[in-house]
Amino acid sequence: MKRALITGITGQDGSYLAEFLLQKEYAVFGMVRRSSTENLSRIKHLLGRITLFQGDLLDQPSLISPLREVQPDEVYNLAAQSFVPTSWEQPIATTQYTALGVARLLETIRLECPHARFYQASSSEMFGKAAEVPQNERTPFYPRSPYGVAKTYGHWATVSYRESHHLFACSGILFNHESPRRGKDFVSRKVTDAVARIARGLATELRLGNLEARRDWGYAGDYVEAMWLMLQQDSPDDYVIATGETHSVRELVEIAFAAAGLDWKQYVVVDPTLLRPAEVELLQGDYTKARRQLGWKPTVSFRDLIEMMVKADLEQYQRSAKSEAA
Ligand code: NAP
Ligand code: G4F
Repeated sequence: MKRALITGITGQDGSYLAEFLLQKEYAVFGMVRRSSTENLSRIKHLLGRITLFQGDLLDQPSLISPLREVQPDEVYNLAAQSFVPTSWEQPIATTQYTALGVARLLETIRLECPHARFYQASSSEMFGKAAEVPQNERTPFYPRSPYGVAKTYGHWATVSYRESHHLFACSGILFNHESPRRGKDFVSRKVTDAVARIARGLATELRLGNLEARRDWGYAGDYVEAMWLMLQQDSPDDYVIATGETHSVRELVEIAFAAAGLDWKQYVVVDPTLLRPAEVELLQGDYTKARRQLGWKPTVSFRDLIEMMVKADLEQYQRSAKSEAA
């Protein structure tokens, strides 16, 4: 039985990856930071089948004992401060988690379990003010936010440990990926949650920032398979994972409201306070290398993804209304 350790197992991707690896009959270990209230809602259906350790990317000693005890075959580093606007409000904390956290983990792997294969959750935010469209593994990085800068550090740290210490270290340059488990701050879920609340009479408007920004949005369930595939290859490498399509926030909003039979123009208010100090205007990924070398491709279209999320949020508010009425 292979052993995998996931940092960030309580997050969107961590929960899908844990499910995926359990299906592949892995022994799954997760690193969870302490909080004053339990924060396991995305993985509560997996408790009993996974083993959790307390650990924090800010605290190197807390990384040592899980890695020493578990001796994992594979380590997936998904933990990060992952919300871009917060990275302008907390640039130092973001650098500590999202950049230096990678260095702490790589160094601990080098010392405790150098044969473990390592996956780093890199990001299309590294392309930032992108030099070309679409972006591939050779496109230069031009990050626009402290988050993008921190992810760029994590990417190059991964390459450096691969080249200098011969770790089997891979960097997945993932474009935006969403699901019904996405945090409600991110634009896709912010919109689908608001659509459901408006449809159920719980809200009357939705305040958004830049409607013209374009992203390459895929389904998180597809993207965790790509993470795993990278670690099953003969040699470590870096891969862009994307759908190859780009859509605006405006298109996302139109599809989401229409899925609930609503006209978005009656509810959406553009709020200038939600504009970013520096925007990433256009992301579109070229996943040719992943398709050719990993045999990976996305399976869920943009429209199906947004409709899936609206349906899940509508059902959730319906369940809450029923349980309140009972
Ligand atoms: P997410 O839902 O925000 O999850 C982030 C995870 O990191 C949570 O489990 C969080 O734990 C954990 N974490 C944060 N700080 C930590 C610390 N100091 N020590 C230990 N754990 C910590 O993010 P996601 O969408 O699943 O994304 C997973 C990874 O992929 C992230 O690194 C993200 O930056 C990257 N990424 C995401 C996308 C995307 O579109 N989703 C695209 C490219 C790259 P708590 O539950 O305790 O907060
Ligand atoms: O959903 P977002 O907050 O995602 P963003 O900034 O692209 O970052 C996500 O994807 C990255 C991969 O490219 C990850 F690395 C990162 O961890 C995260 O998962 O915003 C998407 C777009 C932006 O252009 C933003 O300006 O939506 C625009 N937007 C417009 N109104 C909004 C809003 N974003 C948010 N969060 N909230 C708004 O009200």
